[in-house]
Amino acid sequence: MFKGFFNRVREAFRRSEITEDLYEALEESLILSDVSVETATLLVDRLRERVRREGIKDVEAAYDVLQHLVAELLAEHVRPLPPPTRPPVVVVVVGVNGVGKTTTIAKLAALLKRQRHSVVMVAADTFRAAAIEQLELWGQRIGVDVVRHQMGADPAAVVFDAIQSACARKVDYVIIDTAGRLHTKHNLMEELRKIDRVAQRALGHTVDETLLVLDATTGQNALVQAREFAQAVNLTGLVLTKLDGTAKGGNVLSIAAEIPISIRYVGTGERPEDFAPFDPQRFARELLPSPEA
Ligand SMILES: Nc1nc2c(ncn2[C@@H]2O[C@H](COP(=O)(O)OP(=O)(O)OP(=O)(O)O)[C@@H](O)[C@H]2O)c(=O)[nH]1
Ligand SMILES: [Mg+2]
Repeated sequence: MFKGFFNRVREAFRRSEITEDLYEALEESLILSDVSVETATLLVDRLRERVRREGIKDVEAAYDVLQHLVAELLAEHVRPLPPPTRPPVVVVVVGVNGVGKTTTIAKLAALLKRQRHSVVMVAADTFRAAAIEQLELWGQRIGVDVVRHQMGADPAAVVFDAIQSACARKVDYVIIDTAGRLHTKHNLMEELRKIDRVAQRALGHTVDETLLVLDATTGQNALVQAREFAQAVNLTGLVLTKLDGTAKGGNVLSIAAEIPISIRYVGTGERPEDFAPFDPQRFARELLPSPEA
């Protein structure tokens, strides 16, 4: 999937010795692979430091250290969804339009269901009738209940009802779909704040999780989106979608390095099973496989 990334980075290691030249070539290859300048510099500095401290002389050993550093960078802040010790765990899913929120919600619900949890999905994107229907279709397909009101209803009211009934029925997870686009960005952020407040009132405590969905193919734009949503709501995790559609693994590195929120899940296609908890070690090995493998 990330062959371009690997090939460019490997070029830098096609040397017999570890020289300043290697570090420069590596930094350049990372930047060419959509890693931001800040993150590329950070990685190269860490590599230089580790090589010096451990007295590494072998180029291949330095490459292994780089793979390890990438895994470390990706693993900073990794944390799973909380268990339903105090059901329901409420998960609000936010993000700009088209990034894959609704699909992600269905995938997450299917995953939790496979783990034998009870789950409901909540159609709080009431801006478009199609959005409610899309979630209902998913509900039928994966066998998960959907709480909905009519199109144009107050999203916060749907959320309030859903949480109240989930509390009464002791449902493990309530996953809330929100709009990606309203008349203005200001309206959207206000709506998300209101959903947050109302959910908190229904629950008696703050919302457990607010996941921001980011389309991994959008690169630097994802950082801008993260900053905007972080101002409106208390983000607790990220989901990166469309990793299947990007050869730009470098984006993921920059997102991990520059947004201090853990990547929880990754989406790699349109089917429910194209979804998994984020595994930093595995991802680092996919970005930078051992050359003989
Ligand atoms: N290839 C690929 N496509 C995906 C992935 N996740 C979602 N999609 C597709 O992206 C498109 C948009 O997905 P939605 O889930 O409707 O996105 P959304 O964020 O809910 O969109 P709005 O409700 O319009 O804001 C759909 O065609 C999905 O099938 C993924 O991981 N890989
Ligand atoms: Mg949607």
